[in-house]
Amino acid sequence: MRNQQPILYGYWRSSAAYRVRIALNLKGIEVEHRSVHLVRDGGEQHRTEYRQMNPQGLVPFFIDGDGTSVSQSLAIVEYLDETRLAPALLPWEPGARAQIRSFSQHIASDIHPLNNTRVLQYLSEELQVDDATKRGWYRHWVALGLAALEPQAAALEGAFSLGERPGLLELCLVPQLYNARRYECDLSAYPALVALDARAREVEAFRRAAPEAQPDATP
Ligand SMILES: N[C@@H](CCC(=O)N[C@@H](CS)C(=O)NCC(=O)O)C(=O)O
Repeated sequence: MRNQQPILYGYWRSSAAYRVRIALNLKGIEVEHRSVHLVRDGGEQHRTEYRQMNPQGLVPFFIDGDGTSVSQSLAIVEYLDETRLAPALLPWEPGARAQIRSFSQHIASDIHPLNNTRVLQYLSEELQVDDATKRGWYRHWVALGLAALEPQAAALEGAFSLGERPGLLELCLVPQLYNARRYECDLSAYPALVALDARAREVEAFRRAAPEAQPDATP
């Protein structure tokens, strides 16, 4: 029984937490948001209390009203989709489901991990890489990843991956492009991805989940 309000541990700028915020909004699930500052004091994600709760030590981390706890954004999103069926974030047909998962996992498993805070920190602090080289690293992996996804976005038949509605695909794409813009990546080679991102960002659930709309956002 879910007798408590669910809790989402996140951070305004975390693109992985941004994915989950969109999913929660699309499904109309109210949660308590708890901010884990990823930079202040060396990063609150490394604190003992947080690690005891979430040994993976990253955000997002979700605790449902019945105490079920889940880390990893895509695991959380699929858990939400399986426990609160409507509106679905994936289509029903297995082939279409697999293709959307493939798109999402390319972002979550192949692009994002190479550009994560701890990876960028390791480049600067341990490998003594300068800022320009670090940005080059970032842009290289984003360009490779987005180029691979552009044909799939171009082949979509409706306005969104679910026809009239956005779902899992868009909730991965929009945060990834937010990150890419933050690092001033050139997106001109991906017109289908950019157009899909722009359409999705007009949807209220995406607007409310935007980093700058979060209470812990800082200028
Ligand atoms: N694969 C994980 C990635 C989570 C992740 O990397 N979160 C970042 C923020 S976007 C984080 O907590 N970084 C803290 C750190 O690198 O120490 C997911 O999808 O949830």
